Amino acid sequence: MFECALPLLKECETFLVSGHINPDGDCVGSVCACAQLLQSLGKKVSIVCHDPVPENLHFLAVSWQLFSDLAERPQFDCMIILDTPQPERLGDVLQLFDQAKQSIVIDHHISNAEFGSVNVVASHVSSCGEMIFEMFTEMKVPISKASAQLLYVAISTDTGSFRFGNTTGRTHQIVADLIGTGIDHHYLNEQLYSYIRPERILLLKRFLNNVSFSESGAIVWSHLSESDLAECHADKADMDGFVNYLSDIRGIDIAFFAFSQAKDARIKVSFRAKGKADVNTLANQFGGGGHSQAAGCIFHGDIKTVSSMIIGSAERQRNEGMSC
Ligand SMILES: [Mn+2]
Repeated sequence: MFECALPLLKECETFLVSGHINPDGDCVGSVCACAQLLQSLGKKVSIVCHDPVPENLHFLAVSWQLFSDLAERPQFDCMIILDTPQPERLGDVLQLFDQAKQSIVIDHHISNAEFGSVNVVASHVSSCGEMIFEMFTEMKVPISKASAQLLYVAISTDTGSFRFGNTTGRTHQIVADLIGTGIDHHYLNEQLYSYIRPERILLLKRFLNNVSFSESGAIVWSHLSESDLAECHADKADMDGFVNYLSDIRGIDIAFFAFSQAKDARIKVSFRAKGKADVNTLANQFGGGGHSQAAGCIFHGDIKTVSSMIIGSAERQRNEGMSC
């Protein structure tokens, strides 16, 4: 998988590793494990991201530099970008990417723009965590318990606890190897899934209250706004995974969650598909993208117009799918 990246990984001495804005478990886990891999080879590595490690992942005891905190721009031979399909998803770190002479993009999003000087993009792989495991293997670096813990979290979160269709036999083999290093996966699962913040539950109450079904009943959606967050004293990370409640409903093909940001009237939409439905194609129509089962898109306008536009397209896509 990493043949094309090996020369750069070996030759370069200083690395800058980064991931996407609003980092999730896969981003945090794969970015930090990749940095640990390179450090164990004696390389000088810094991690710089637009956003901090989210609170729900603080138990991992990892941190990185924030772009906004940098006194001066770091010097590096090569930049490694993980889990980030488009350069814009780097946020302000894009400025560092623009000055990078060499870069390696490592990603599993089908929509990846392959914007690095070297690109390792494997859309059939569940998570970047799984790809970093392969990187350890191909570079013949033994996996420490600390890295194994990070990769377990990366893979577990991006596969919905090994439930999503992206989970393969290889995924389970990798996870067996990670557990073999002696990590306490029961502890990790408890930390990931059994420490829900009360603020999240209050927000979930509103989210469920806003659930609507399309006429056919096959499309379901809900919405929240920045003021919902403020009133529940919640933050953006508290909404993570809300859309999955919708796609778990019986009879649903497509689910989406629209979040309206107060500033610049932007509406961020997360899509989920079930069965044969494909939300990557749907999101593409509106300039977004992702995977066939999970995708995202940014809209401008009001929530009503945007949602009826999406429902219209999704219903059309369903009808076309049924006729062929
Ligand atoms: Mn990912």
